[in-house]
Amino acid sequence: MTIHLDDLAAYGWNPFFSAQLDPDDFSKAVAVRVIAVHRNALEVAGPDLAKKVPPYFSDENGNPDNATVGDWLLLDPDTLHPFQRLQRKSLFQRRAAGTQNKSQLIAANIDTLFIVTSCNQDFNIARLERYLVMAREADVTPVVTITKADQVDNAQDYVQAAAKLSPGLLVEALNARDPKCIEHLAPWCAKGQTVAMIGSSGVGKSTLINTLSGTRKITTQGIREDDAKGRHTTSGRTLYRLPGGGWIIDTPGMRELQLTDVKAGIETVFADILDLQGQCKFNDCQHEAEPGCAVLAALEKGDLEAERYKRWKKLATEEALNTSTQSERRNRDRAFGKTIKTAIKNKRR
Ligand SMILES: Nc1nc2c(ncn2[C@@H]2O[C@H](COP(=O)(O)OP(=O)(O)O)[C@@H](O)[C@H]2O)c(=O)[nH]1
Ligand SMILES: [Mg+2]
Ligand SMILES: [Zn+2]
Repeated sequence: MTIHLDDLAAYGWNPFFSAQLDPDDFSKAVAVRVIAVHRNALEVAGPDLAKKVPPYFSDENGNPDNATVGDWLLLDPDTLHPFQRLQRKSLFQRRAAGTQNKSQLIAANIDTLFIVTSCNQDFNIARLERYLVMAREADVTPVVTITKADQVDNAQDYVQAAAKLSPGLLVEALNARDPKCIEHLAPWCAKGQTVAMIGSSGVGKSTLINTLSGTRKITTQGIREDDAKGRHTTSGRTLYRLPGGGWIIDTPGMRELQLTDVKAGIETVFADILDLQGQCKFNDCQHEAEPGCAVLAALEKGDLEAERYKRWKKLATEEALNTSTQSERRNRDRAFGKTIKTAIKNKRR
């Protein structure tokens, strides 16, 4: 079997994945991308191949593994059974609540995150910052996509407000129903590029997928969001192929994400505050009332906006709290595990 890398590239394959294989691996495996996740199966696709495979499998060393939408899998060429998942370039995941230290995989190997909001009451700087933190943490390029520009006279005001959030931040205002947005968003939707979308319900994510793909594949809210069983029509995780060769996915599960383990993301989005912190007199400065606090000095001078400082404080506190709660839980579980082991040992004795 010969694999043409150019054909694979149409599915998002790039040198990052090639580097994980030896040249002769290509004759021993079929590389496919997970394009949809169902309860009992993964839908995978590659050049000349589209099929369902089990959602859980063992890698060649017998270790259990599972995959999410966007992942690359190697299939046995004879059985077409998955035996290896390739290392991910990026990953969105969320920590499951509860006592198990398990995370739910949301989407892998995403290049760009469209942070979707609209020119109306949905527009919220704190929420945009939250999503920016997630994008930065996952190593995915954010593009703030502001829909319903056709509904207001001052779309540029929204663009400017968003652009201020981070130097060089990409911001696009558009009408999600207008095919012109294909051109606007083309740089991120080119061949082999993968885009994920995040944003409140009703901002136009499904509309955008439909416009970009030139079809009415997805039910939008104007029609009906829920199907007969009351399930969200957009809750299934599927990568849609765009005519320009890109791939796009709506990620409903990410909206309510608690910020956990996103310290690096916060530090990137609030790099200015991180810089200031480094200049505080005390290493453990809380930036409340300490002498020699560079953060407070910047606030006073007007170099740091009070609102931005408040938003940073809120996110950083939430992150620290969730992350420590998680590690406390882990410790507790570990301690509990030890108790059981000791009990079993004692019993054997
Ligand atoms: N005028 C206008 N309406 C839009 C735009 N984007 C979305 N809509 C409408 O807003 C409603 C919600 O859109 P939908 O795509 O279902 O939002 P989702 O929940 O984010 O998937 C639908 O009635 C769309 O037609 C836009 O840019 N301009
Ligand atoms: Mg939708
Ligand atoms: Zn300080």
